[in-house]
Amino acid sequence: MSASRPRPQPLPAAVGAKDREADERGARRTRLQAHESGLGVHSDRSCIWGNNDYAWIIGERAPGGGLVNLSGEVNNQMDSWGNRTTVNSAGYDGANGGASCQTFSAGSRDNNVSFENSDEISSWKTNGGC
Ligand SMILES: [Ca+2]
Ligand SMILES: [Ca+2]
Repeated sequence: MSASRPRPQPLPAAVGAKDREADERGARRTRLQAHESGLGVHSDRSCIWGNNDYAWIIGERAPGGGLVNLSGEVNNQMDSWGNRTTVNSAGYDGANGGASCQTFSAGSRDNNVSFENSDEISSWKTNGGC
């Protein structure tokens, strides 16, 4: 847990930044281990992952949420999803719901979205399909 993590030592700025990045990657990896399989999708949550077979979690959300943009290393990475809510979710190639759309159907999942839908999601919502 981050609460018990020691404060970063006072290092030169560039090194400190690298350390923080490594810390964040490590923390993210730890969280991902709880989501290694699509079967790990929490009930009443819609989740999207980078790479096939739910390799690493991009986002996990309750139903009814509006558009959220993805940026940085989670942008254009979605290649598998699972939706254990009763509401369709949707992902968009563009930010703010722009460009092409794919629906993440309620009560369903896909461990490897089609080539044309892979690695393109830049925003998504959990309050309805396309
Ligand atoms: Ca995109
Ligand atoms: Ca794919």
